[in-house]
Amino acid sequence: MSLEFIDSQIVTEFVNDSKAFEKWASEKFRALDADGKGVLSRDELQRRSGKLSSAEFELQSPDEISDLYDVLFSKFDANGSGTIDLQEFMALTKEIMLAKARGIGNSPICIILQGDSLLMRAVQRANA
Ligand SMILES: [Ca+2]
Repeated sequence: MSLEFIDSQIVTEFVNDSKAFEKWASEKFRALDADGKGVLSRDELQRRSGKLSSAEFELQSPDEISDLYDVLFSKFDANGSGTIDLQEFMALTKEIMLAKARGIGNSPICIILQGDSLLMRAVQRANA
C-alpha cells in the first residue's frame, strides 16, 4: 500500500490506454476466476472481490452486502447468461472507473492505494 495523489486525467488516460487497461483487467479477471473456467460466477465475484471494498461494507449487514452483490452481478452480466465473461468484466470495470474519474475531478486527491489496484497501475503509468 502507498499514499498517492491522483486526479481524473490519470485514471481516464489509463482506462483509455487499451493495452494497459486490458492487461490489468485480464489479470484481475484470472485472479477472480477461482475455478479457472474462464467465466466468473456470482460466488466468485463476492468471495474474491469482497476485500477490495471491505471498508465501504463494514457498516452493512451480511444480507445487505449480499443484495449489493446481486445488483453488481446483474450489472456485470450484460447478456444474462448467469456468468461474467472477460468482455463483460472489462466493459463494466471501464464504466465504473470512468465514473470514478469524473467523481475525482481535476484537483488531485490523496488516497491510500493497494499494490494491484487499477488506480495504483494508473499512477504507476503516469509516473513512468
Ligand atoms: Ca454473461
